[in-house]
Parts: sequence; structure tokens; C-alpha cells
Amino acid sequence: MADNNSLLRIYEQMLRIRLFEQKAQELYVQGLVTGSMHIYTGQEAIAATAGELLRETDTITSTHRGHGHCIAKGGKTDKMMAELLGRKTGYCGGKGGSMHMADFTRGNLGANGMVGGGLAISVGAGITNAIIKKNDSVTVCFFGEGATNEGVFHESLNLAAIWKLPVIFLCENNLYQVFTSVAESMPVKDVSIRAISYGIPGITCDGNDVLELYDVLDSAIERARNGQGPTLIEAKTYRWEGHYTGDGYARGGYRSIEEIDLWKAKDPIARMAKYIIESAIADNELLEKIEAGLKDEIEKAVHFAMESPWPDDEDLYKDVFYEKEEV
Ligand SMILES: Cc1ncc(C[n+]2csc(CCOP(=O)(O)OP(=O)(O)O)c2C)c(N)n1
Ligand SMILES: [Mg+2]
Repeated sequence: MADNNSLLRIYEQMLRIRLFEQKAQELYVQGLVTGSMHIYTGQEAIAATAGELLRETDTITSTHRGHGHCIAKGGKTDKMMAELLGRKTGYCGGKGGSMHMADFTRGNLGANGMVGGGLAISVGAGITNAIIKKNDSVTVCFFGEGATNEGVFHESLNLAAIWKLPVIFLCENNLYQVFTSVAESMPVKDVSIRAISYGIPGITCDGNDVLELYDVLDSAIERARNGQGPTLIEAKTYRWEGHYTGDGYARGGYRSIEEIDLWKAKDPIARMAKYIIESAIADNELLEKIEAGLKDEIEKAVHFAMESPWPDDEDLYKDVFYEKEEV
């Protein structure tokens, strides 16, 4: 079970993700973000709880909706903001943008524009840790439920299962793949049932409930660390915003306003704040102080990004192909 300090850190990370993305959306509307973004708002509990349970030496693979994963694995909001604004000081030198942020120094193996792309990479990380380096590091592989209809999901789970790789397959089931609902695209109600084909545990949990997520993830991570192999976790959740920043269907269209509002009422951050206050883990004053500190951090991140230079012309072909280091 999560202790009070863990819960407070998770709360802070969830809020950091929310405030970072709200600011990024403001900048997008002003035409300052180069490229589009897939906003994670509503799903923050999943990344923040996983991040709290991982060690610095553990790794994650992320998705096209990756801002929350990056922050949860210790990513710096100033370098992230600089990347969104296309600046040289960003995580990819300003050349990748939202969908390519990676931070190998903190074990974030990268966001990915290819749906399901992270699944195969997580198996590679598992092979590296368990078979080649023989350490006890684990990898959390984030993906949406849409990716579970792809071949790479099944191949990855199969390999990870037969080789007992230390990978936690963490499906964020937000009920939609772009504009298509799970009811239209999947013959099963719960993604977790797909674990049966690979003889591994499959668990469905409430992805907006930090306490439940913590316990489910804790056991799966422990199991992976002890060499007992992978687990498939399905965290049911919802994205509040449109599929991406430019789709024009943030409210209504392929889903009803009532449905969106129903899920907004299940806000994982407000839910956690209520629990923290009611359990006397912290008072309102401390929560307000945390929020003020985060707002200050995000303002500084924007300032850092805006003041940063654009990439130089000669940077254009750098980082495209592997360059052998001179010895
Ligand atoms: C291999 C591949 N197929 C299709 C796309 C187009 N595409 C981008 S996001 C997306 C939906 C993904 O849904 P899901 O995995 O549930 O993630 P969510 O967007 O809901 O977080 C699709 C089909 C893509 N980027 N890559
Ligand atoms: Mg989805």
C-alpha cells in the first residue's frame, strides 16, 4: 500500500502533468507549438503512479500521448517545453516535437508516433535487462487499447511470456482509438482477457484511482523484478480532450457531451486531493503551496523555451543516422 509521502508525490506529479499540458495547449492556440500534440488530460493517475514505483534505472516505453509518461519518469518540464516549441535546448534538439521525446538518462526510451511501436521496444529492453545484463531492472510499457488490435501486441506478449521478461504491459484503455469506440473495434469488453493466450496474469483496474493502481502496479513490478515474468494491466480511463490538438471534436461529435462530463466528474486529481484532505495526509494550505510551486515551474519552463535558440541549419542532418564515435 502507498504511504503518505508516495501519495503526495503522485498528486504533485499528476498536477505537474495537467498544468504542463494546459500551458502547452495555450501555446498551441497561439501558434507557438511546432506540430500537433495528443493531450493526456484525464489519464494522469496512470503515468504518475507507475513513475512513483519505478527506480531511476528502470525503463519505460511511451506512446503518441506521451507527455505524462515523460514527466512521470523524471523528465524536466523546461526541456519538454523547449522541444514542443522547436528549440535547440529541447529533448530532441527541437527536431522531434511532442511525439518523439525521449530521455535515456532517466530511462525513458521514447514517445512513439507508431501505434504499438513501444511494445516491441519494451521486449528489447526486457531482453537486455534479464538475459544480457542479468540485472533486476524492469520496463513499464505504456500503450492504448487500440494497440492491442495490432500484431505487435500479440508477438510482444508471447515473447515476453515464454522468456519471462521483466516487462509490465500497461494498457491505458481510454475507450477510443481516434474517433472509433472500443465497442466498434474490439470483440472483448476487457483488454486484460487477452493475457490468457499468453499464460500471464491479466488485470483490469480503475485507471483514475491512484490507490488501486498503486497496489496492482506494485505487485506486477515486484513479480517482474523477481524473474516471474510479465503482467498485462488494463487501466480503464478517459481522455478529456480531442484525439489530438487539431481535430475539432474536443466536445461532442463522435462522443456525447454527457459522456465527457461523466468522466470529468471522475477526475483523478480532484479525487486524490479529496482523499488527501479527508485522510489528513495534508491540508488545503499544503496542496495550494504545491500548486503554486508547479505554476511557477511551468512559467519558468515557458520562459526557458521562449529564450532558447532555434536549431542551426547544420543540425538538420544530425541525429538522423547512427554516427560512430571517433576513438
Ligand atoms: C501503426 C499505426 N497505425 C495507425 C496510426 C494512426 N493512429 C494514431 S493514434 C491512433 C489511435 C490509437 O488509439 P489507442 O492505441 O487507443 O491510443 P489513444 O490515442 O486512445 O491514446 C491511430 C489509429 C499510427 N500512428 N500508427
Ligand atoms: Mg484509446
